[in-house]
Amino acid sequence: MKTLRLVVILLVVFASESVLAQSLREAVGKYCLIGAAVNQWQSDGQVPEADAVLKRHFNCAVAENCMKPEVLAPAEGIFDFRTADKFISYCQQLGLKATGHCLVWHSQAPDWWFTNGYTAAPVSKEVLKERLIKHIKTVVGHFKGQVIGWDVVNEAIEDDGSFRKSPYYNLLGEEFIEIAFRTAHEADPDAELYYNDYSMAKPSKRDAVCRLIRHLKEKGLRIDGVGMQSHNGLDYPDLKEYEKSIEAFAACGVKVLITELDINVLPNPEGFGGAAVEQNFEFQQKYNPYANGLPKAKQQELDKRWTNLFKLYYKHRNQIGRITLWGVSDENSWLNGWPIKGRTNYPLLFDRNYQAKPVVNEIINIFK
Ligand code: 9MR
Repeated sequence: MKTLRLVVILLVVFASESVLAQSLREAVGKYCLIGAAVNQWQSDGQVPEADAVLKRHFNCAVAENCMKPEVLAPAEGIFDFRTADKFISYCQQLGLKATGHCLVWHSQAPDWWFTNGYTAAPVSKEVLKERLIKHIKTVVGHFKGQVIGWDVVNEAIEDDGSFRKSPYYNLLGEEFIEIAFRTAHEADPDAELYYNDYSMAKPSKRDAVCRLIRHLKEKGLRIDGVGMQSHNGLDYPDLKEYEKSIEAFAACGVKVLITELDINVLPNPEGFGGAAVEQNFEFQQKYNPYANGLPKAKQQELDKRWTNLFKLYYKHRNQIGRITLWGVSDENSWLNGWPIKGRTNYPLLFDRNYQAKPVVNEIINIFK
C-alpha cells in the first residue's frame, strides 16, 4: 500500500512538472529577472521542495523578513546578520541573485528605534538621523557585492499622494528619503537603489512617486527603479490604471520592478484596502470560503487574472526589470494570515505541495 502511494505521488510530481514547456526562469527570465520572496525556514534549508522550485523556476530572490531593521538591529548598537547571511548563501547555492528588502520602513522597526533608549520619550531629530545613517551604512556595507539592489525606502507615500506621517517624516521631513538614498549609494556604489510601495495604480500615488523620482534625480541622487508591490486581487487594481503607472514610472527614467506579486482570492472585509500590515480583522467563516479547495469557476477567474497580468508584463518587457512573487508556494503566503488570521488563500503560482499550477504553463507560453 505504501509503495503504491509513493508511486502515485512520484507520477503526479513527474506529470505536473514534465508538462511544462519550459521553466519560468527560461521563459520570463529571457526578458527580466524573475524571483520569489523566501522565508526563514526556506533559506535555513529546511524545505527541500522550495529549493527545487527556486532552482528550476527563478533567477533571483528576496528575503521576506530577515533583512528588515527589526531583525538586523534588535537592540541599539547590536547588529545580527546570522539569518540574513544564511539567506545570502542559500541564494548563492541555488544560483539566485539576491535583492535587499528593506532599509527604511516605518513598520517593523525594532522597539528602540523611534524612542529615546527604552523610555517612552520620542527620539530627537538628530539621533534619528544618526541611527538612520548608521543602519544603512552598516547593513549595505555588510552585504556589499552580495546584493544587487536595495529597497531603500518602503511605503513612504500615502494613497492620496501625501507623505506618510511616519516618525521619519515627522522628525526629518521628506529629507529622510534623500539621506537614505545618499547613504546607501555611498555604502555600495555598485548596488541599484529602489523606492518600493503598494497601491501604485492609484493616480495620486503614481503622481507623487513620479515627483519623488524627479526630485531625487534633480538632487543628483541615484535611483534605479521603482517597486510596484502588486498585492493584487481578482478585481483590483484596475489594469488600465496599473498600466498607466508602469508607463509613468518608466517615463521618469527608472526601471519598473514588480516586487511583491500575489493575487488574493478571498473576500475582503469592509474597510480593507492596500497592503498596510497594521490592518487586522476578526475571523468569520464567511471570509474563508475555500478552505477545502477552489471551485472551478474561481480557479478559472484566478487563472485569467494571472494571464492578464503577465500579458501586460510581456507588453512592457522593455520597461520591467524584475518580477518577484511574494512567496514560493501557497502554503506559506502571508495572505493566509492577513488581514484575517487562519484563512486558506491561493495567491501564488505554486500550490501547497510546491507543484506548478497549470497557469504557469500559460505564463511560459506568453513569454516563450
Ligand atoms: O510577508 C511579510 C510578513 O511575513 C511579515 O509579517 C510582514 C511584517 O514584517 O511583512 C510582510 O511583507 C510586507 C513587505 O515587507 C512590505 N510590503 C507589504 C508586505 C506584506 O505585508
